[in-house]
Amino acid sequence: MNRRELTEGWTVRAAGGPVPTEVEDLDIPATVPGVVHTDLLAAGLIPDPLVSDHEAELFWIGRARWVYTTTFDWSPDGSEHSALVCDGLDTVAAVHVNGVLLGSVSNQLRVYRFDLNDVLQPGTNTIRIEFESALDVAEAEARRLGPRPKIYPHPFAMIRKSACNFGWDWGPSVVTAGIWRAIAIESWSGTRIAAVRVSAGSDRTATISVDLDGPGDFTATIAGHTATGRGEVDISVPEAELWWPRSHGNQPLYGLVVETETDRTELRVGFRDVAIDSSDGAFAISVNGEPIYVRGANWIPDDPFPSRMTPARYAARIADAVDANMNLLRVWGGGIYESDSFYQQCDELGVMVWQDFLFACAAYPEEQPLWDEVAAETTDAINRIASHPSLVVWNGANENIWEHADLDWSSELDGKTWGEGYYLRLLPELVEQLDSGRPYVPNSPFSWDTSHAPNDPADALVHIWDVWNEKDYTHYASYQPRFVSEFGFQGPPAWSTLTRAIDDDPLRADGPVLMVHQKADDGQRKLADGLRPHFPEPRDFQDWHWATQLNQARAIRFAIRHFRSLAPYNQGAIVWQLNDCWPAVSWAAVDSSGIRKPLWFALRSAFADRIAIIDGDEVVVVNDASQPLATQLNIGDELVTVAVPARSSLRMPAPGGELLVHGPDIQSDLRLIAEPVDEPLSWPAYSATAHPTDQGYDVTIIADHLTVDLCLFPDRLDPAATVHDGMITLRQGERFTFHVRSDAELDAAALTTIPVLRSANDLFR
Ligand code: BMA
Repeated sequence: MNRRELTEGWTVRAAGGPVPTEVEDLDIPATVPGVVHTDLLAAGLIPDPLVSDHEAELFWIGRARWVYTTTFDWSPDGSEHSALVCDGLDTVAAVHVNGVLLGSVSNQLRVYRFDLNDVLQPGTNTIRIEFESALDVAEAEARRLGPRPKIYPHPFAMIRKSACNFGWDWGPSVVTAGIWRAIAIESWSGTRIAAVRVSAGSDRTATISVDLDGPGDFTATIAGHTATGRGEVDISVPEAELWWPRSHGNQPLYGLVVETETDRTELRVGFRDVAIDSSDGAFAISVNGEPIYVRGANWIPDDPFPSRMTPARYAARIADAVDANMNLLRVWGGGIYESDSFYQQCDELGVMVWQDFLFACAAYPEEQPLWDEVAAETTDAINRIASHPSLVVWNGANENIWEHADLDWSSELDGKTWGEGYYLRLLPELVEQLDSGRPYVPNSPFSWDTSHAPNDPADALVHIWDVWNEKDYTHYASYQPRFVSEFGFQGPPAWSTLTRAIDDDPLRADGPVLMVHQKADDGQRKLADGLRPHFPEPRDFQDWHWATQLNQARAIRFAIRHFRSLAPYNQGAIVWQLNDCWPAVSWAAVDSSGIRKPLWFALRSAFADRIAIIDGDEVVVVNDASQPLATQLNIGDELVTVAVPARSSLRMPAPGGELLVHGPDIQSDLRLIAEPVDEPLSWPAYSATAHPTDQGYDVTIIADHLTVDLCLFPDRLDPAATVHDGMITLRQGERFTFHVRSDAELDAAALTTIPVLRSANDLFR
């Protein structure tokens, strides 16, 4: 097999629609893989769609038609076959080579192969791919099939394209078109390896199933052990070590080579069992027979133009999860199937992957051609992803079964299809056929017992959204959930991120440009309502920014502590959301510049292996480590010796009133006597000094009074600067040093004062 990537010489040209005169008749250099937006941006023809209020003025791009063209030289190399292979076309397109129409396509999520045997000619060949407006096509489908319930304006469920590309409650509407994944010419003789799927368990046997395009057998080899056959073979590797999630062990991976006489492919295999215990309403993921408490985050496409993603960007974002003590990422159904690099890195790092099939927040028609498109894209996705040991669960859809039940879709649907056939029949059948043994759940949230409401916290998966939307965050404590697969609370991005994108003058919490980057329904009001029971009204925009970031972190820390205190009844908490795709007020822990918000530091401590949690009149000591915990815990004024076995927790009585529980090797917890807004924190509260170091600066704080949730924001002085910790609480007399990394010369005085150094206390200055 010879594969030649077609990355060179591409241009893109507008072919109709509402195209401004300065873009008409231009052959614009195009990056492939890429999309029109990024080509127009690179050519200087549009401003950055993610900055200021450009989103609306650039909406025409998604209404226009576009043609991508390139030429390439070809000479016969003796191969029996050749094909044009498109790993991703976004979305509705006609593909021509040398004037011959190879096919018309309409699914961003599929891989397309077109036979080139009678099409290629010696010398120069031309490829021309004509894209329609995906939005126009989706609207036409909505007219043809009749509208269905959905929670955002555009008919994203009418076309097989990443749903959030039409706009979401954290992301812009930038309807893209283009060759968003690799495009290549493959030539081969004999038998081609079309797909390889591996399932390898704790019995140290790998079942390797191979789809061959052509006659004959294949040979598979792992660590010197070989098997030959057709269809499926087993290879036993008795010496193999098991693969574990990072919270539970190592991640040994073994090279697998699959060969035919004329083709060869390689991938890496990890041996592990995965199962979900559903008894008595549990949703308990176990790996190699060990139950795993899931500390996870929901993952959205990290860029509205995912073709810009690189292995390094995936690495940075996955490190955000790993460094925050997480062991699972859920690839959410309104996004995309991520690139191979994402799953490979999760394999290597022991980050379990929960993969949604790509359905979210709408009724999805089951009529043709959509049904067949879903079957085809799902087959492609399973073939590509299923061999990764990190993949622990397939999920049918995000929220659709819940919304069907709770938002009373039935009357609006009036008998029309809504996607149930996908979640309950097509998808589980394909999983059974192609990836049998991997857990499948039809929906998140979901109740195993269908006489329960889908979002019943006592049965399997729950999404907790009434807190952000309607209730104070202390309401998290009223939940006794088995497994929370979504819960979140908003906050603004880092100051440097916000001020580079938002040009309201002056900056205001209700500024028109800021509102473009706040997509949540009534989001600014919910932020204000969420703050009011805890902190005073912010005096200005600077204080609004800090107070709402702080409240976001405190809300989610509160929730996670509560959920973890319920383990093992509760078996997981997957926070909404790890990442952002543009500068936004959102639920993210890491903003679109990669800056870790106060929430990120709160997640790291709340997800630590060992944490002390004050739960009413008890202290819960959680030890989710592989070693027993034996330590001395300060519970208020008392020093208590505690011994907690591995992977378990201990409850002890707690005194009333203000209480700080802390000790070596364990995350502390503080209960104030009342909410700060009712019982103001002391101010001034500390003294601070800054000193240059080899890598930047050290900022040392000495508390004169109890100082709550100290954070340092060096990005305000240098957007590239980072700090090693945040959300730090100090007792009177205690000291703490922040380590700042920066290549710039920073103002040492600024590092020790508001707004760079902040605490909950200073909201009472
Ligand atoms: C849930 C998610 C997303 C959404 C989030 C915040 O519905 O599945 O659709 O972004 O809540 O509203």
